[in-house]
Amino acid sequence: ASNPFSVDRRKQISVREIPQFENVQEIKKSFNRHLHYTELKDRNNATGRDFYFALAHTVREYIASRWIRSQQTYYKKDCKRVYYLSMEYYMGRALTNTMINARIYAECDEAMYELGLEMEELEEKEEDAGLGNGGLGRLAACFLDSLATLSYPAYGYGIRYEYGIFTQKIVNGNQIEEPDDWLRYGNPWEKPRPEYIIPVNYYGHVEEHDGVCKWVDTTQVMAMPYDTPIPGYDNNTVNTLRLWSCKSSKDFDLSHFNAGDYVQAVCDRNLAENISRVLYPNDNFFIGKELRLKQEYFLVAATLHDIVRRYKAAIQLNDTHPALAIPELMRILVDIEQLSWEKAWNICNSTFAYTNHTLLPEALERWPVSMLEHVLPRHLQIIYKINHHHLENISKLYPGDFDRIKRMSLVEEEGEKRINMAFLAIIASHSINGVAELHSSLLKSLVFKDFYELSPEKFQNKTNGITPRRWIVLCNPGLSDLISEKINDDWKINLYELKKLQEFKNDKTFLQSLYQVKQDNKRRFAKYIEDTFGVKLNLASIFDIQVKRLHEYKRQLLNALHMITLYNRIKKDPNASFVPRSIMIGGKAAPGYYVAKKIILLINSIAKIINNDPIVGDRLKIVFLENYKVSVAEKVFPAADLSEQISTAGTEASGTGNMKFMANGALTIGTLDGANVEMLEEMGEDNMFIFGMTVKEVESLKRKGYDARKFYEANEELKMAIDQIKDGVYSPTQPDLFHDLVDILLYHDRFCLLADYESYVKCQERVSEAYKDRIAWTRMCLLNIANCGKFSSDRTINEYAKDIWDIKPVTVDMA
Ligand code: T68
Repeated sequence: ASNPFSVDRRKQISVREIPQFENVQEIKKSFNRHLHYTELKDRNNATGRDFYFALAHTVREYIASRWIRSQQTYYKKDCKRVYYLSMEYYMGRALTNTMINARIYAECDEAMYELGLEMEELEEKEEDAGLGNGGLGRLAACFLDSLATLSYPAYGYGIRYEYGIFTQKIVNGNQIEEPDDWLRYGNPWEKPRPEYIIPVNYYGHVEEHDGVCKWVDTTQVMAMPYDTPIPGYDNNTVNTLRLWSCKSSKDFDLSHFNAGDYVQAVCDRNLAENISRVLYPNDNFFIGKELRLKQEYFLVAATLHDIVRRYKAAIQLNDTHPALAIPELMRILVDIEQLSWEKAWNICNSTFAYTNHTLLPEALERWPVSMLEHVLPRHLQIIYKINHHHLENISKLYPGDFDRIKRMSLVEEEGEKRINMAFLAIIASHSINGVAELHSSLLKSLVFKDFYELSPEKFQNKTNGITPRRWIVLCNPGLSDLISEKINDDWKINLYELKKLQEFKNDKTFLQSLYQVKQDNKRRFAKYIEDTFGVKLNLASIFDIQVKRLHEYKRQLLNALHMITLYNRIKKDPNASFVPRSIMIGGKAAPGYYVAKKIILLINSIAKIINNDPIVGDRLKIVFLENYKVSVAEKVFPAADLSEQISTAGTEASGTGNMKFMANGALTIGTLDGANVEMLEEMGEDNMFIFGMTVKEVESLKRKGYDARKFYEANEELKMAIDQIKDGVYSPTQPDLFHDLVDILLYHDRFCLLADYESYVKCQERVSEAYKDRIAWTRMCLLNIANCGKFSSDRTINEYAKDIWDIKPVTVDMA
């Protein structure tokens, strides 16, 4: 009863899939066996968590043979593999996803029901695997699902952080971070592989004998792999996500042993293991800390050691975070395998491909040379040699163009000497891609212009996508069933099939059912909001939602200005008609990001004033969704009416939340940024609310010199909103609390919020107007769903496979 998602979702899921009786009996047997032998509990002393673990083990057992078989198949066929290297995998929960992909959900649901257990309650017991910050990490997770579903021989490689992304608590409106101790109760999905442990070296120095370099006197740690199964949807493929955990090596800190301080030496073993302790909680920001550098090298060294034993490989670098794989592979091939530099370089080039995820300069990795020299001396030498060859090449191609040579050097000489990791990744790879058309074209014309001129054939676009299994089938069973009743099940593996829904756009009965599904989702979500935050939502209001990491470029502040504007309008004329809204914002701020944290406080402060103002009533509600994460996202998207995608044009590389809203039948209010542009192309301008400056307009505004005060003076409502924030209307006990935010908006705003304010508010008026016509609105929702086919990560992965990796599907047959 405590779980608002339980009651009717169970009913919904069972509609299409009819559980096989024998399988239900098998699952019950296995479940009882695991409760008894794995959890060592009986029905009387078992807790909810024990039941979850028993089910998880049951499900894992079900996919075990397919996992073994898949790996055998790749080995026997000796096929080319693809290795996805990422510092982040934002996986969320595995239980429901595994049951759905293995096609045993209905059976498990029925088995639990017969045992008197509530599936929903069990599902909620699982901790999110939060080994990611946001879009980049979740993209990696969606890609793994698509790779397995499309039967590609693929491996994900990453780090098994002991602490994932922090838990966000809101205390008096402020964000507080708590450590995410996700492994506390154990992780039933992982298999430790201590037998495949691998040494990783740091520090030391380089010795040269007869032209052969040796890296000596290093400090060693051990990398221990933990394997997690990645089941494909409705096939026999089960791929592997291999995450490395740091273990102290046997002879760590021998000096202590020699000095006789045995106990101190044993205690110090913990220090070495800090390498895989915690995920750095920054998105779109470069932190040049030594521990982070050691993490990046830890992933790369352990992974390459694993890969080089196997034949043919394609390696995809998820941003530059694993770009040390380049000097590491060179080191293995040149220093250890004794290949010529040229041969080794050609192997690198045909193996590596690099995905860029951001244009923001503060996010680009530029490691201080001094730090590299200390931690990875041999790698620094190799990078210098790569740069030497590279600059020689540039000099030949552009004789006398010293400015260009300086711009293109991997070594930045201004200020502290640094290595530009993106430049390294570009010259070492055969493919560089952006994550949406607009982003990819900006890479070519702006940040990497010189490199594009050097090798235009390397630059590509691969527009991001999302997996329809988690982001429709799992999270929105009501919508899933409605679609499948209309056009059968094929859309789950070919999302373009949703196009067929188009023909029902004037089918009133169908539109009514679609509306009903949304209202049901909203009702369940409202129950969750009331239970967790104590705010009662009006089901007739527009559920207007912005969920993403807190960042100035994403402009949550613009959303806040709109809230205040709506509030002022109600206050000004309380009896005027008003289309009710529930505005919800969710997202974490990096712990050290002062401005982002202040924005959270502002939103909570505005919420407090508006939600408690009796004049407003249930026409306007503001909710900050505490601790937004994958498992919360699964509740959010199905319940949304309006998706906020309001970044300054040219700043959001792609966005993927935008696609999740679209697929779940929410309409978008957005700028012409990232993948929004392509969403517009797919659905047409009648089905999307576009506002604000284009990239060109932003550029020209900035060239002229952006003067925020001009916009502030020119718009009365804007001026009023900002004055209120400044005068302490939302912080009565601390009137100067938000002075710094106002100061940024008026004098230091890189993201030109005020320039887009008027256009945004006008566009919001169009949204409210449109919401009044229920049928027309629902038709737009339908056309959003019908046109989201392009945004399946299956499409994205097939493009990578063909254009970058040159790999083919390998079917796994069971004996
Ligand atoms: C996101 N990047 C992009 N970075 O912002 C988003 N950064 O537009 C895009 O859709 C998504 O990647 C997928 O391509 C990130 O999420 C990070 O999280 C990150 C992490 C560490 C360091 C820098």
